[in-house]
Amino acid sequence: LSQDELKKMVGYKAVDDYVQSGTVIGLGTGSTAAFAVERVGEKLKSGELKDIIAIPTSIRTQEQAESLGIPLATLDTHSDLDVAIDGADEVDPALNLVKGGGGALFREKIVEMCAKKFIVIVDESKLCDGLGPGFPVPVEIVPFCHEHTMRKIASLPALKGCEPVLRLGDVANNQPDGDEPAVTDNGNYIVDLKFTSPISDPVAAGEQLKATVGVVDHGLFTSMTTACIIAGKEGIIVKDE
Ligand code: DER
Repeated sequence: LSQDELKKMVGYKAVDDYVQSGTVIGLGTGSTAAFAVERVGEKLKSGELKDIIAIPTSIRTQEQAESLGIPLATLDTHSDLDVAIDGADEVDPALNLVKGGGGALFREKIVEMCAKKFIVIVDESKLCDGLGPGFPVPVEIVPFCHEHTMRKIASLPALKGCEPVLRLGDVANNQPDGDEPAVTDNGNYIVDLKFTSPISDPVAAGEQLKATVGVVDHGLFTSMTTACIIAGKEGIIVKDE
């Protein structure tokens, strides 16, 4: 099975197993979450799902949902979500996540914090023993004096040894493809923190990042995951906390 087929399997299963009619749902961002959005659209069209209100976690997810006729709202009118479904860049054994590869971490986090259940959908390539080395940790920062903020981040005790790299080009991927800073849906920059060894205390790292003036939010999603649906060679497994 290709990685795309694995992503589709988990995206569809998340909707089939966790989305009921008459609920408010958070729609994630990225190539795996896009399959979940596709499945919601398909089941609304077939009538298998009715009366869904969806909260998108990025402009591009909003556009995909609009193209599928999925009714949309924002947290301002609907901030009590029954379930949110999203991908991840890394998943550790405790189901702590690195997210933000697609540059949508702020809207993902503010939405997913409002969900009774947060379902993470990944192919097995995302699993790791410790967060950091396998995928640079994205951090959304304000553009004003961003080099100063990057230096502050590099000096944080819980992030010892990290190398902050300003994301350039298209915000939706963390491979630099331009010479201008990538800009998020919220008008901010993304800094990707490269680690050579696992982050020993992701919770402390997250707290220290949030306490740094200039940092909007970060891609460490700790103690948020309700269940993780993983597609691999031997099929699909569901891990819950
Ligand atoms: O940017 C994000 O947070 C995405 O959800 C990312 O974590 C997973 O994207 P992918 O499904 O395209 O790998």
